[in-house]
Amino acid sequence: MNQLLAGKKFLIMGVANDRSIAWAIAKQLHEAGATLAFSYQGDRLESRVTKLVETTMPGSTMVQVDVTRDEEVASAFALLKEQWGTMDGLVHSLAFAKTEELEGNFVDTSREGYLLAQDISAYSLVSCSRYAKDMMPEGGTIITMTYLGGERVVANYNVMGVAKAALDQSVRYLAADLGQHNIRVNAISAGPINTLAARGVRNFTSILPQVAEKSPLKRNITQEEVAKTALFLASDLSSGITGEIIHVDAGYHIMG
Ligand code: N5H
Repeated sequence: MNQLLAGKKFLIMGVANDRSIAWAIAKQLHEAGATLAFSYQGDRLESRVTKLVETTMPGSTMVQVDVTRDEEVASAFALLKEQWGTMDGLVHSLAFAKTEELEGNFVDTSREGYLLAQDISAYSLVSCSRYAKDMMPEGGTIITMTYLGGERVVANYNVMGVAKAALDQSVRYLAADLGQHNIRVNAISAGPINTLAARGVRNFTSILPQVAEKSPLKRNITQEEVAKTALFLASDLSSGITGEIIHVDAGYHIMG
């Protein structure tokens, strides 16, 4: 077993259940020796996420954070600072858009829906990175999750595509800001995976075989493949990489 992250502390944001990409990343980081904290959103997820964490990683810190509320973000990081003092990294695996705006035409996106998608899916990386920076005086690594629909028009991705474009560019601006503090900021652009967030999307299961057929590797990707890339980005193996978007998508993005 590798111990690439022995003695390191990471906050994982965005576990909803055991199929979450954030959960797969947590398992890889944990196996590599990291100590973890988890943030979950709202009372609804509290018991499920706490149960999941307790069975595999007892002793991990749990904090409730709704990223649309500045005071919750502030108090979560304050609690973590009290407990840990410093930390080594942040995994941001959060996004949200209203289901009705993930079908039909982008032109019909409401102001409220547009702002909500931006707030949860893009701005939260900026605010959380600001707090994380304060806890990483010696440097650290920030990882977020993005999707090809932020670079290209992908049917039905709509308002999320615009939010991911903002997220991708936020990664670059944050990387430019935080590099002087030895903090690296990168994103993983994952191919479609059957997670709770994806399942809420109409026709999602029919997308998987279509994407597999067109991909160079002729298959879909797994949470574990994304998580292994996250381990690489979290560790010193990637020490020269920042502001980057790594596609973990069986090569799909190179195809015309
Ligand atoms: C082209 C596609 C398919 C169409 C668009 C999918 C967009 C998915 C992302 C967002 C984050 C999904 C979402 O917000 C669903 C919510 O409205 C309802 N679901 C929930 O509230 C559940 C319970 C919770 C856990 O979800 C969240 N978000 O908190 C893209 C696909 C091929 C690839 C894909 C699925 C990309 C992606 O960004 O996830």
